[in-house]
Amino acid sequence: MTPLDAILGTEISLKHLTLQVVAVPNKEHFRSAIGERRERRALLVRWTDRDDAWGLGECSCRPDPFYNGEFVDGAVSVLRDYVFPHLPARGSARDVAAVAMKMRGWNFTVAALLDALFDLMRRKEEADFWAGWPVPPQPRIPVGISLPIFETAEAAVERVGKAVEAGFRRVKLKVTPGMDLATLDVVRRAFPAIYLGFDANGAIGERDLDFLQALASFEPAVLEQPFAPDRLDLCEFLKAFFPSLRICLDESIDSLGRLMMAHRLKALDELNLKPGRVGGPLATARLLDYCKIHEIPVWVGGMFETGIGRAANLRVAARLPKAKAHDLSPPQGYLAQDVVQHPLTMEPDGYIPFDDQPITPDEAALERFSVKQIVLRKG
Ligand code: OSB
Ligand code: MG
Repeated sequence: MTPLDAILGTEISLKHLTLQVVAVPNKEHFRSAIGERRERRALLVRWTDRDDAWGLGECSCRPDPFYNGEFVDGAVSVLRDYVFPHLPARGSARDVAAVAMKMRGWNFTVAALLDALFDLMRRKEEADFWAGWPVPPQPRIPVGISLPIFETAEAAVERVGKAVEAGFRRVKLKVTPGMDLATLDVVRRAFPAIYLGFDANGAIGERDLDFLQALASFEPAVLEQPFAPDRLDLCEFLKAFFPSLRICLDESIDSLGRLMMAHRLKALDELNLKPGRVGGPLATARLLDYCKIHEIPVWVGGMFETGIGRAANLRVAARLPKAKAHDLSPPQGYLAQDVVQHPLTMEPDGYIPFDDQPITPDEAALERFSVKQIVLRKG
């Protein structure tokens, strides 16, 4: 029996599934090609079994369908109306994975369900998906920070300066056609040596060649998701025009099939892997295997999760010893308050110490930020 068979064969039960939406204020407004954000709306899924043991998973999709097709209220509906009714009161983890795999789209949504169940199994010390991974966890995880589009050059330099001082190992700036390119120019000049990446969140179109040329002239370490998710053809074309511009894909890669297709088209140089975006731990493991075999550099991305989602992503990042920096900046940098006890902290050299222990939610904070709660009971 492989370790995966053992995990999927674990007997499970379901007493109730709690869907809780929390709205946590952001410290700063965050502007990207996707839009403006003032709060983090997160859907937390709590699986409680017949022994009253529980596990937590965070669905980190956006409140609107502007990153991918998922959105928080849609995720609630999918879990309540299409997933929960098919979950067994008693069965195996494999039965749950099968229900999750029936959903088309809704990867962040089913990932939260699987994360909640696997978290429970781990807390009960019945099975631990990542503990079975062939690479032992790293004790320290290198992290970078994702920063918004700035209104002025001064604001950009000041904010990037703070990030560099804090020790972040990579700075990723959001970009979009029509933005003030001076904000990028001054950052590049003020910090010539930093590991600088740009992320366009799919906003660049076929007619934005001038903008692409300008971006390329700043010689970023990488350009993330320049084009709409399905335009792998444009990535292929971009590689021909600007061979030295490295492309990282994010939105485009929501499954192993898409990764294989992008790789065969030579449309990506590296992968931003968000475990939720591909449907959770099982799919994540498959994509990581493919990246390893084909030597595709891969690092863990984020959706500005609360400490609950960050902890799940950190477990994946810990299994990638070659990654230079993950999008795992500590939530206290962007949330007014986190919803876990013992919030993540980063050391001055840009690493997060990792002890691989389950997190403790701050129940009072969860209650304070809660805007909706639904308890679904099984028989
Ligand atoms: O494109 O990587 C992105 C957040 C929400 C939606 C899309 C993206 C992001 C980030 C977050 O950049 C980075 C992080 O979580 O630290
Ligand atoms: Mg991105």
